[in-house]
Amino acid sequence: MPPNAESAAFRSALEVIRAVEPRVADAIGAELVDQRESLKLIASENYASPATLLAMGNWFSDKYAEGTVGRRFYAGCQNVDTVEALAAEHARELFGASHAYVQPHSGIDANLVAFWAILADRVESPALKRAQARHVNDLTEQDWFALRRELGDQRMLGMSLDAGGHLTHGFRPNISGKMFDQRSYGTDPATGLVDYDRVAEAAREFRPLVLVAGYSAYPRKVNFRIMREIADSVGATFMVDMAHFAGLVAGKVFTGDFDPVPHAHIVTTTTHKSLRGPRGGMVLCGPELADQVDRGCPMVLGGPLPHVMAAKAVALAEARRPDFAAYAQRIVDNAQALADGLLRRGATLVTGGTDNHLVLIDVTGYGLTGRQAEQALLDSGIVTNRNAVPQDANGAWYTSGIRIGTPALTTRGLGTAEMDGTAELIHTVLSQTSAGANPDGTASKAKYVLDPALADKVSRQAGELLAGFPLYPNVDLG
Ligand code: DSN
Repeated sequence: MPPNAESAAFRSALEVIRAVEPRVADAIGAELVDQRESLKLIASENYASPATLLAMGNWFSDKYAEGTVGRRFYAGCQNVDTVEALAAEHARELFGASHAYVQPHSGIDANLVAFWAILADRVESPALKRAQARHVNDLTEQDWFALRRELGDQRMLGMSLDAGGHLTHGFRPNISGKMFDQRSYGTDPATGLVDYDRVAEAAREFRPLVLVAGYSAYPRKVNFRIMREIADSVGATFMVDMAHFAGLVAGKVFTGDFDPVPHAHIVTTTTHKSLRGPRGGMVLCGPELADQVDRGCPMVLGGPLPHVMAAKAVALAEARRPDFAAYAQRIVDNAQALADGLLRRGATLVTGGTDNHLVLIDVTGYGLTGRQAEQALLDSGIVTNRNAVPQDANGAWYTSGIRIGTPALTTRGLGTAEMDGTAELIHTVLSQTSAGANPDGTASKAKYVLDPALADKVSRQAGELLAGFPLYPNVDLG
């Protein structure tokens, strides 16, 4: 590949876009500048490779391809078949799964595909069979009522939101909360860890159809062998949503009891977090659920996105290279260095540390809410997000926590020494910020006081920390 191939590719693309709508070309350029300049610690974000990004910007976007490989509702899908089959093959090989469905557009979509597959497999429902035999647009109102009546309130047991579970695991703001009668398991109040005896007890009492494991804000490993035993003891289907830690599974950092694939009946994921692929989702399962999973489009998904499936094939091929395992290990080493640096400086961390890619700081120790801390850090060039902590007294909007993750900075090449520097910057901002007051003198959960000169200084220091680790080093837009 010529040394300037990546610059040439992106420059040409922007030139073509600029000729039609220059403001879009400018925004794309500005986004690269923003991403290069910020210390990105959002645990669910990453930087996909130029090859992955370029695989999305082409005429595959123009093609309809409802159905699955070799069995489409549209003619002329031979090239879509090629990339979908390649992405699925890489996924099966990478994760050791017997079946991979690479069409979901997002994590929510992947979970919906899994939920419908489980319902179809486990619940005797003539209305569901009728619904599956027809295109979803042809279902009448009576069909939908019958579906609701026959599926009833099937039960789902998943991790509670404030313990780090995800909205799509049966919580009301998501359709899964309307499809399932949900109950959740929390974590041990003393340790912050999953208490498997309590999960088993909840399963025995509630008898769920589906037991869900997986999280978006739990900083530890989950023992999937034990969770499968609990599911089996009550006849539940065991589903794992590994969206956050898929890269750690792919990179063989999570193995044995901590690799969900050999233990779960069905595994869902996104492809853009620690896995470092394009924005999208994926489902892995055994042969028992494969037929139902493959009905995902048109049952719950719109037409597949062939350009994104092409990018998934590229990213999954990258994740099969030996250097991806080293990358995955560095993500965890960096998270642990960040946690150690924060602890040494006096921060309070949920569970006291991390085993994975994320750290959850309880910012009440700094006298702040999550919202105040998030904004103060943002003023200082550090991008994080506020997050609830277990039994959060500030609720889901203001919260008491800040979630930070290392996949993106690890992609840029930052290592454990820079994580200590990052911990210093975070601690400096949080310890120098104080809670603000409302005009009537009462305490505000949103307002905060931070000296702008300090915020500027930390911003400059964050820039210096990043300077040795250029993002997309082979992309020069001129
Ligand atoms: N929104 C993702 C996250 O930030 O964890 C999960 O859906």
